[in-house]
Amino acid sequence: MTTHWILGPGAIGRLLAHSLSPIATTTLLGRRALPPRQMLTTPEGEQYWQPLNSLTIAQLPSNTPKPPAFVHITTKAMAAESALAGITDCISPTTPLVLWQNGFLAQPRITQAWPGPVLCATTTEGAYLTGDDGVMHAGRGHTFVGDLHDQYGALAEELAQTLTQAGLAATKVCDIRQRLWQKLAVNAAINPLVALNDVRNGELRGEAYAGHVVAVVKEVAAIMLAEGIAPPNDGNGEDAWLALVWQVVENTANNKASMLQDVEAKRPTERGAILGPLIGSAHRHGLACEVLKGLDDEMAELEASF
Ligand code: KPL
Repeated sequence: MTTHWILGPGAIGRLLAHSLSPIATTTLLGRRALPPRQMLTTPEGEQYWQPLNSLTIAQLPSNTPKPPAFVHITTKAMAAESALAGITDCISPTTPLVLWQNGFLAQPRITQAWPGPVLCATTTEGAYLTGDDGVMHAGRGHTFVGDLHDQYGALAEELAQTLTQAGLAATKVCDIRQRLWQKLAVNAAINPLVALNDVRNGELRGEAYAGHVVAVVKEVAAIMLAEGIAPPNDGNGEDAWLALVWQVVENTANNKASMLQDVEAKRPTERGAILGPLIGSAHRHGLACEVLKGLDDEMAELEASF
């Protein structure tokens, strides 16, 4: 059995631990210990209690008898680097990492800094915590796995097969950078606006917000072109990006977006990982980003008031 460490016991971390446990040795790592028995509720409503092995980072031995084959980092984007720094003394620098973050902040930085292979995963699996001892697998999705320089195809294939065997359908891809930016583009058009206005995703279709969505997408489409990120569905520039955003708004109309959930809980949001790379790219390419910058400033002000 291969060994998987999962750093960050949030919803995706626990879903991974539950799913991988029957076929691999898994350890969930976090700042505090979790109740040893954890419940998984499946999208079909079935409930399973499972003992999940969890350790605090302080409890990790520096010389582990079974070194991990993969370390999954499932923290929020802005916490990924410090979480990794907390365990580097306990793993070989050639250990493969798997980054599950939103946005495009942790991925290029850790890929550059880590001597071993760094895979990135982007998933549409839906999951949320139901308490300290439970996770709800709210909807089945798909996970794409690859690395930013398309160097570790065999490892990405191995991971995709393991995830699929664990019940989380996954595919190895050569264009993970493209997919991460595409997700970021959609997140940038939805997340800050719903978080600032305290509305569900579907409300963006209304007169009060739709013009703002269009203005964000206009800037995002120009940035994507400069970054060499193809418009979705073989479409044409701005129209294709806008169509994708409206499609996601439609499909997630009743969702309370992750950034709104963070604001409600007065937690730091992922604005730095979502708006940050877009604004940085606009500056590098001499493109307009007043609308994105405005959203970032408003989000910063909101977070400062927590
Ligand atoms: O991914 C999302 C999020 O909540 O972060 C969107 C697409 C906005 C759906 O809610």
